[in-house]
Amino acid sequence: MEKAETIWMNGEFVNWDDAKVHVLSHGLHYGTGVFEGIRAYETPDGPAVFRHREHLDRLLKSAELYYLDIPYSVEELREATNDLIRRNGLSSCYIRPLAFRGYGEMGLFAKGSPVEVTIATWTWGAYLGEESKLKGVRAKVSSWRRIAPSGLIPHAKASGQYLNSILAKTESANAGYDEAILLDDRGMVCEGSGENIFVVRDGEILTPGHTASILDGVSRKSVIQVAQDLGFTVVERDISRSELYLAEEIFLTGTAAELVPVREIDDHAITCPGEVTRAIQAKYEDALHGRAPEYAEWLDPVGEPSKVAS
Ligand code: PPE
Repeated sequence: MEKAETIWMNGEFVNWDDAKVHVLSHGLHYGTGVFEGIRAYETPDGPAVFRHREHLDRLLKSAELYYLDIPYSVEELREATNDLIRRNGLSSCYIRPLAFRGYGEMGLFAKGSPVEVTIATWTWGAYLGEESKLKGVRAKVSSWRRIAPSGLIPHAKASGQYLNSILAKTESANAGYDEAILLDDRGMVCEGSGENIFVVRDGEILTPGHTASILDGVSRKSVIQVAQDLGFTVVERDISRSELYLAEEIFLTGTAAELVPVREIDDHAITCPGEVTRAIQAKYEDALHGRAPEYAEWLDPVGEPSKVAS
């Protein structure tokens, strides 16, 4: 990964190489952490964070769901992040806030272990490859099912839960595909290993509803809004596996991946990029980069770089 200068760690700015934890940190052993993936984009008004508050609200909600008390407010984390981006002099970047149970006690019920909070920012290009946004990706339905609400909390963005995504992603990568699509325990389509999924059928845009075992993505919500504003009908409902093969178009959305068309699913060709995908992608890109005034409130400008202040 591409290093930046500084990482925010428990209220302080530390050098990138000094942002370390103890090997007996609870989160390392049990996955007791929650995190976010956020992006800042270069806009005509300088770097701006996309839907900053929504991401931080979700971080605090994920933490609460796993009984982690984050000792900072959304506003404090927001200011720390904007300050960090300015100090690192980044015009666009990926932002990774993380809260985890740190070093103190071992064992499953370790209320005494402190909750550590860190924020890192770095330059991170297209998650599924530079060409993915134009040419699309080859996806494979995974043999691993998405975690069920009977065992974990699909709507939380919790570190340990990603072992499920990693199994699916590894299986698809080992088989030569770019991405995995996970079904739920009923066999209905859920999402990619790190993206939500949209399927175009008969001109309508389908996506699993927010009560499905998905992470209710911030990009998902934004893309639904953009699609509706462009006049498309978006239907949130169960999607069967066979509907993937019958789809006119399929695309994935996520902060790291952004909006990526799928050009093949289980070796069945899908129109790529289709007209619906292309129209939404173009408008969404404008929204991300501050070129769509109607979505201006989605961007949180970070202000001028202040490297001298660090
Ligand atoms: N589902 C999952 C499982 C997921 O991890 C993400 C984001 C999404 C859906 C889309 O959510 P949103 O980013 O709010 O639109 N995945 C993050 C982490 C990826 C990673 O590999 O790490 C991301 O895109 O930042």
